[in-house]
Amino acid sequence: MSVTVVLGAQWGDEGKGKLVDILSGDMDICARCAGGNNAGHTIVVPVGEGTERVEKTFAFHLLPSGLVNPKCVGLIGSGVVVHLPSFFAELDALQAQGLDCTGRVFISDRAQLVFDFHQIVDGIKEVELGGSSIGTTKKGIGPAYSGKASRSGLRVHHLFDHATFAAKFRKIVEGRFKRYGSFEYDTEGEILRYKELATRLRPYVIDSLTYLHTQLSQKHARVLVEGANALMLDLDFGTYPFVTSSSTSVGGVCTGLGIPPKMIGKVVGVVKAYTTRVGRGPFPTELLDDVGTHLQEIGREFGTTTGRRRRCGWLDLVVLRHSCLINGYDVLNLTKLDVLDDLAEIKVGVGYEVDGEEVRGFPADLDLLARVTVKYATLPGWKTSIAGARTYDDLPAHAKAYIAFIEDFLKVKVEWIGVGAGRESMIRKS
Ligand code: 2SA
Ligand code: GDP
Ligand code: MG
Repeated sequence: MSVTVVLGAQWGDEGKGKLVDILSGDMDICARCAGGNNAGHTIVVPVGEGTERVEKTFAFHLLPSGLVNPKCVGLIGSGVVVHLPSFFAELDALQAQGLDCTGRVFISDRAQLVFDFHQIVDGIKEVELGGSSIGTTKKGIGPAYSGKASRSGLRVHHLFDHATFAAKFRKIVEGRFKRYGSFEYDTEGEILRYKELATRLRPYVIDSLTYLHTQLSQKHARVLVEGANALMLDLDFGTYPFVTSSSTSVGGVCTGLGIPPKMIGKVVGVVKAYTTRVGRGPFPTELLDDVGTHLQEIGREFGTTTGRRRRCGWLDLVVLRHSCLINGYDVLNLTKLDVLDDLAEIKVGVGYEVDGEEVRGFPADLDLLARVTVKYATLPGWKTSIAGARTYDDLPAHAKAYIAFIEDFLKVKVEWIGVGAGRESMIRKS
């Protein structure tokens, strides 16, 4: 009766969606516990048989990526913030691509709602911040979680008492107008729109606590939790304030789904073989040179949700040590190792120094972080394509040495190795 968890170990886009797709072939439920449609997971899967077989690319944002497997139920937990028009647009897009999700998508009645005004406010706040803006996805995530924390948010269950919903909605929008000036917004039109959305939503809404616990204890369901965003974007332990507004750590799994820690079985940390970050904020191993551009181009590092160029840099084991402490990964999935194929040498951040003194832990203070000098280890590259490797033994010695270096430093084993975007391009190391 244990739950498997997949979490991003760096700043996001490590390739969680691909592992979730692979693991969910053996799962009954794939659940999201936090975040909203700021997340973006690209999954490339084979569809059809023989000569008809083609690769299809699916983009998931709010819906759990496990849905790509036709037997898996997708559950949006209480800790998630839901923008209903985006939820239906994503469902419709998946259906149009031939992925039938009928009867296997559920949303917690406790999930918070994200409205268009949250998205407008997200944009206004970014403008107000000017040079110190966060670089958010402008999906309204921060404003929706702020509303939740200040106890003025609306949850899914509120939709089903329309008169009360309308009164509360007007009051909240009025408050936003007072704070941000009267931005263009059709409050009454929205209230009507949500009456219709509520009718469409009803079959998807469940008491997710009763559902999940019943499935786990009575039906022995196999449950996979798909982390959104990543540890370094965690509200408490990330590079605050350049973070998202939810708990992206293993703690967020318990609070977002209402399950006790003892129900969590295996925790898999997904680690990209280098580092990327989308949005602003500190990034000690960032490469602003040709190597950075090479990683960006070969790795096709563009945001799945916003299309923004991702910043690229060397793997940072100081970041990962911090990440391991908080999430306690049982094993790692090292992804995009193939992106390093052409490099003659590969650097890895192994320590931070300020004024010649070693920094212990990962600094909370961004001013201190801005002053660190990164100490690097340099490893030889393998200078050959590993895209066709299907077993660990197919990998060149220098690629194996790179993996061993990471395992040794972090004292966590790498179980999965990604060598390409497709489902088949994943090596399982015993
Ligand atoms: P927000 O919108 O309030 O959550 O933004 C706050 C910070 O969190 C970062 N963030 C992300 N970083 C990486 N990937 C994300 N998902 C998309 C993707 C991003 C995209 O998969 O590519 O398409 O741009 C994601 N979502 C939020 C964000 O950049 C801010 O730094
Ligand atoms: P997520 O947010 O962690 O699920 O990751 P994204 O989907 O945002 O970004 C990862 C990108 O890398 C996607 O386009 C994947 O198709 C791709 N990808 C995943 N694993 C690999 C890999 O091992 N090699 C390569 N070349 N691409 C990969
Ligand atoms: Mg992503």
